[in-house]
Amino acid sequence: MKTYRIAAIPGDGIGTEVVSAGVEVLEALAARDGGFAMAFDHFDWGGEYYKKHGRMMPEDGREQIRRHDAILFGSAGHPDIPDHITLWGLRLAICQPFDQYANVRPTRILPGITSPLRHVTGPELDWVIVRENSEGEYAGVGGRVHQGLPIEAATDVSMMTRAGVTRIMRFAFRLAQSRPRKLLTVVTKSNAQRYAMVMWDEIAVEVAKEFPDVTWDKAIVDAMTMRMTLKPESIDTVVATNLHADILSDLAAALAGSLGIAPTANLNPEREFPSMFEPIHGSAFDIMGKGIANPIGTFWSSAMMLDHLGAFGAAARLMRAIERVTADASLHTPDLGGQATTRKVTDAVIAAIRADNE
Ligand code: NAD
Ligand code: K
Ligand code: MN
Repeated sequence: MKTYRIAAIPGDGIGTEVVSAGVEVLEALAARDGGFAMAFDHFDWGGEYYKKHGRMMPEDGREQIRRHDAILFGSAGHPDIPDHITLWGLRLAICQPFDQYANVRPTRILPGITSPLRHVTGPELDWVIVRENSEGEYAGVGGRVHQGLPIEAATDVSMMTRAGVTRIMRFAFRLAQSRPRKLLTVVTKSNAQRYAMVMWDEIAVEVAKEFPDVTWDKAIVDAMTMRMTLKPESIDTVVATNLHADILSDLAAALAGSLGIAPTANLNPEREFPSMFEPIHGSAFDIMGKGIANPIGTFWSSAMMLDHLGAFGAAARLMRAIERVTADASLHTPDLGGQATTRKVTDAVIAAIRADNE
């Protein structure tokens, strides 16, 4: 029997609440399936670890998780520590060296959930956003001089490479090609940003030639927010830079009902390093410790993890269980307008997994 070795890194805030729920659900799936086992190693890295050790993860942290089949991540972000330290010390310290350059964020309206867009009932909104996850605005290039003085200057340089843009563009065209509509929107801002974004557009034209069966268009990022809200049916697969896609995918999650539902896969498509799966949300300081975090984003991310591992039957079973639960409004957490707790939703998903006979 195949055993999948998973590194669980809950991080902080509601990250800890949703990852422990995710682990329970994955164990229930393995028990129901019988064809595979899940072995979890838990890592207590994050803000509390930082308070004790002065860093978010041990120096050899990446070495400790290098050989796992996948990583299940919660959130980096602690109320007592500046966000750039928690983010760069943990999430980006794993994503970037492990070359998880393709960040994949599916969005659709699950059964029982109401979009804030009045006329959208479901089928019109079914997107996958591909986020460049290794460079661009989050390349970490920049600096500050004369800190605190009136003459202080600071830069965050968006650095894009031909190799980096080409590989994410190919990934997005290939993904679009695998979906029924074969439709890709390349998001850009090359009207105002006239170097890297112009290269981005040129590479899109070049890569498109390799995929003659994919229909594609370009959208300026600001206009894209309007199109997402007013013409959701005109969109299928989207590719955007690290920052642009970060913003567009929170909008996408909100349009599909809640940030708490939305999943992410941070993929190293060449499988040289483990890939990492996490909900798109953060530590949610306003609700942490209350037991009301929506765990669906983590469950959906876990389904993406199972797909990545090749456990397709278990992934499909998990998605069926999620949809059975979202269809029942008495199982909605407060972010969806309900009163259910994380515990109640988790128990319901586990019950749905056990009852699933397909
Ligand atoms: P957030 O995603 O933590 O929360 C935004 C809002 O959405 C909050 O009102 C929160 O209550 C709600 N929300 C988020 N997830 C929810 C869930 N599962 N169930 C119910 N409601 C949910 O974003 P923020 O408040 O901007 O950031 C808080 C911290 O998280 C910061 O430290 C930030 O840097 C960090 N963060 C980390 C990641 C990551 O690790 N990938 C992503 C985003 C933010
Ligand atoms: K997260
Ligand atoms: Mn984000």
